Amino acid sequence: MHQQLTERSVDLDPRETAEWLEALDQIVEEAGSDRVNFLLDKLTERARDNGVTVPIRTTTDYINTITVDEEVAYPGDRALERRIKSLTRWNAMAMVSHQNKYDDGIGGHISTYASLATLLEVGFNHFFRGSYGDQPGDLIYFQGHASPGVYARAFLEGRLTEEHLNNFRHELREGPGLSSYPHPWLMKDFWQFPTVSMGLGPINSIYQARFMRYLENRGLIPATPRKVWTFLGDGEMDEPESTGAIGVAVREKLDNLIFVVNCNLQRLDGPVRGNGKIIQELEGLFRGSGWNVIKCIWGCDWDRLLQKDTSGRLVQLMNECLDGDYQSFKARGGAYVRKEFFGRYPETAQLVEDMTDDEIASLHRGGHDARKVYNAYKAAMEHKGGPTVVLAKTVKGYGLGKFEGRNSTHQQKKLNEEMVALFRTRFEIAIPDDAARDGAPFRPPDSSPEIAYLHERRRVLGGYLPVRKPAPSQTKAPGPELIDEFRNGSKEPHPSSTMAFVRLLGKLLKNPEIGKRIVPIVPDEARTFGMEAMFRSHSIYASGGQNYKPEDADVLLYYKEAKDGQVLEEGITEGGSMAEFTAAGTAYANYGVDMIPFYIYYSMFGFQRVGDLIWAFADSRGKGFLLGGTSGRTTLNGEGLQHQDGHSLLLASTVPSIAAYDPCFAYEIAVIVRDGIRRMFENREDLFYYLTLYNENYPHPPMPEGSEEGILKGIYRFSKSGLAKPKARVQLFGSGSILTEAIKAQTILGEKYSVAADVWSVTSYNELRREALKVDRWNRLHPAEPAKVPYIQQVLEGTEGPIVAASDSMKAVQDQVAPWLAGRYVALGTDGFGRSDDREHLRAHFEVNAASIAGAALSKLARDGKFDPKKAAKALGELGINPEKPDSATA
Ligand SMILES: Cc1ncc(C[n+]2csc(CCOP(=O)(O)OP(=O)(O)O)c2C)c(N)n1
Ligand SMILES: [Mg+2]
Repeated sequence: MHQQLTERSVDLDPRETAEWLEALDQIVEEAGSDRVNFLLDKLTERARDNGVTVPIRTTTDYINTITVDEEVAYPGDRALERRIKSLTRWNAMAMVSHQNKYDDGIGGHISTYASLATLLEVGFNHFFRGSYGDQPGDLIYFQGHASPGVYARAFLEGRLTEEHLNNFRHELREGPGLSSYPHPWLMKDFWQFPTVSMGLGPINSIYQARFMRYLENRGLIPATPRKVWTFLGDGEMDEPESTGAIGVAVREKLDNLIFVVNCNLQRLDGPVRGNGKIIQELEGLFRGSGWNVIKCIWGCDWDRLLQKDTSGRLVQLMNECLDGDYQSFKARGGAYVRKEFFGRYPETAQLVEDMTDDEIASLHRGGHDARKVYNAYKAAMEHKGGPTVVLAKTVKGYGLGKFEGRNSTHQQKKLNEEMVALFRTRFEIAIPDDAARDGAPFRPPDSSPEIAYLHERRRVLGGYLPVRKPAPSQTKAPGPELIDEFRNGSKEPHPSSTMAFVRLLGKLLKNPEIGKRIVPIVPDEARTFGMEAMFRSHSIYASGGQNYKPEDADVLLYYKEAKDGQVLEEGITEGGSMAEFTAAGTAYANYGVDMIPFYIYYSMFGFQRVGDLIWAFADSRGKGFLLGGTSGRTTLNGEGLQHQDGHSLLLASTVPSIAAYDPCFAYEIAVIVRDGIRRMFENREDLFYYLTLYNENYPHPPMPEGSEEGILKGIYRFSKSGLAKPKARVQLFGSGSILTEAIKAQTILGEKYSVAADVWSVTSYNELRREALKVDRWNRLHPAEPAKVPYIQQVLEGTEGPIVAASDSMKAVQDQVAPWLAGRYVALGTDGFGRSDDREHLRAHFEVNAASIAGAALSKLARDGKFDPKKAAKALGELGINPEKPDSATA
């Protein structure tokens, strides 16, 4: 149990040590900290010169960073605040317990908020601003599963009713319900940030703070002292997303960002670092990255003991004990702490001789001491030049009697009478007996000092939080002229759909009305997409400007960075880029300014890589355009298995608020983007867009008359067969660049086999399916009314023959509309892993080239009795198809 003391930590000559320390104290006093740092650097250098290994130490003793003499007195009415806090504790607990009594197994968490209450309440009473003049207030990322505490406070504030609390986790009943966790999708006037998927809060909040600076530096919002506060669990810090972007916060000097890690030493199953110390580990990690670290470990009642500790044994003991020990100290009570902690050394045992076991048991941890927390936050607010993390030590299940500090506390959901009694005594809370017995919500009358105080504090701080309040739209979508350039088709050299999109983006950036609101985001891939001209024309955002002469300074389109740059070049971080996209795509709600982000990335590194961040974007009611570049399993020559995406559209279909499109031609992209801006930003519809972009160059034809509605709904007839007296008829669906293969197949079928093929551009199977499902549902629920017809069936009405649907994605994408085209439908798609080869070979391998499309049409005609089967089999040979070749799906 005891940590081994190394030789280094044993003081072999205390007198000599004292002399050195005295000398140091004198320099601190006379010359200040710069001189001390200088001397320490010199000493380190000299020691190294003499062959001494001097380790880099990023941790300090296991005590508070802020010393007692640096502290200020608590500015609030502590007694009153304690009563308010007890009321939030009660209501948070009662609400979970009540619901589980009434609906066993509905879930909820008590012990997390029990550990967090002081950390939040000090914030609510003294720090969290609801507004800054006419500007929105602080942005607060709450620990997701502490939501009952946030609801409880809103209840005391009168913002939620008793009915709300009684409907916690009952969202689908009569009357308003409360969502389990923070979800703007479910409570759009309340929650701002979805945080409960561990790790999303930290990465999203770092980029939120960076985006705030971006808006300020570009003059889109005034600079305010607004902060981003992020409350995190210590277990949550295990997630790579939690720590993966902490360097960004330092590089960007984000002193508008404060992390508070609720170090209750436990996660769901047990200790976070039983064999270590999470606070020390995080201190090292954050300080090593350049963060300002404030440890808030011990409450005020320890100050006296630390002052009495002239031997240094108490600090030594604090350093030695492991988190596993500290957890037991809280779970096992005062006598145990006296024996196992203080009892380890005679000097420390003596320190508590005059204390009872109960007094020892109730020695506070820093995160439960309002004064210590206040001072930590104050220092965080005052810190300039970089981000701050407050590491606050707390007790999981604080105040829950025998569940305090227990491994099982996370799952504790019900209160028994004993616990209620204990709780009332411990927190001296004036809940009436009947409320206590039923575990009912309790709010003192508005005239009570508690409620009056709470309102007054929020008034001083500019309003209530959390609150989500989107400003009215400031966007007028571009008119049809945006599409004009693309209406007449392309000229040599013909572009890819990616190039066509970049051209469109360029036009949007130049648009006098919305140009400045466009936010292009790329993760080190701009050259891949031919966007490098934007570096010069709109500059890359760099908070400190460009302080070097770029290598390509003498060329016109050089790598230009600027403080007011518009392009967000994120480097190789799809997670970070997605987080930035989230900040930009929710700016309409959080800053009151419409920003229109276009995040373009390698499509393979989108949904499957950062899918949970995309899900959170949807939950946040984010708006913007995701653009999966180099999409499709066959348009990207040579790159192979890890790069060729044939499933992002399928993954996109799983996100309820995404409109996903797979366009082929420039005019289709222009139509979709223009309408997207109109729907998302002008009409304020809650959706966002995913568009695939390809890198194959081909001619873009003129826009067919009247195709706009179909482009948006998901399908339109691109070209009708002109074949006179055909032997049979088929319909060919094509999407993305595979539409060009369908067009070639139309020619093959007509010229070689006298089969008339109409070609259809399917811009969105997802949209077609959703519409058809909606119509089906209506028909199901209205059996006595005339049935409605889904759009996909309407447009195909009167057409003849089989339908061959090909795309550069797996067949399941095309299959989305199969139920409405039963019997006629054949899907061709790129199932299986990607391969390294050229486009021609890839399309033959995946059976999505023109020959395969034509072959599939003939084969299906033969099965339907409309074409001679023997001729169909022969045709496959003529088309170069080997019927015995391996199936790409399993190859
Ligand atoms: C990505 C993800 N994985 C797992 C979970 C399930 N989960 C919810 S709370 C929790 C433990 C959290 O521990 P900690 O962060 O220390 O919070 P505490 O309750 O101790 O304050 C886990 C694993 C989750 N919400 N998100
Ligand atoms: Mg924890």
